[in-house]
Amino acid sequence: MARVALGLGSNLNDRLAHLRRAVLALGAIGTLVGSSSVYETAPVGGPAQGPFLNAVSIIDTARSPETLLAEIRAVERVEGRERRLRWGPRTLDLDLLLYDRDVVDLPGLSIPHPRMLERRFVLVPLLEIWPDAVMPDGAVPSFQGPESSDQEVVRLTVPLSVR
Ligand code: PH2
Ligand code: MG
Ligand code: MG
Repeated sequence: MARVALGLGSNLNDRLAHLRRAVLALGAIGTLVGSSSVYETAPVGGPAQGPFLNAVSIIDTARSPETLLAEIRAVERVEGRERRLRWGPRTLDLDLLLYDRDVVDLPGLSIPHPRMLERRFVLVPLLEIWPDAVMPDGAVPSFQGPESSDQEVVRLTVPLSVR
């Protein structure tokens, strides 16, 4: 079994509905350990585009990283994801952030996610749901540093999982 952290993001159409269906789908891929609050976040990088909703979910799963990648890509497709432009607007983006403390370097798949430590929209929800998360090299993720201090992240009160 591996403990896996996934980043969820949407800035097109019914953003909350995309995130909620993604959490349901993750519950079929592994055992859902928990999900963060939903955050509204200013877009980082890419073209001018609307604000995102972001969250992080944790699952326990026996699936390999490669299998997980194929499965989350399938969930993105079901939610109408089109890949036209790097960092462009999307109905649903699911990113593998952490897979235990493993390092994975395959074509099209790098874990830990290579940019996660610079992104407040990842770090704030990750540390909410998994405060003692550790990087494979032993580094402790933090959003206190200067790298991401100008990125706007606002916690919403709407529930992500509807229990
Ligand atoms: N995802 C990106 C690029 N920029 N900005 C925010 N706020 N949220 C995202 O999920 C996001 C982004 C590439 O995946
Ligand atoms: Mg992403
Ligand atoms: Mg992605």
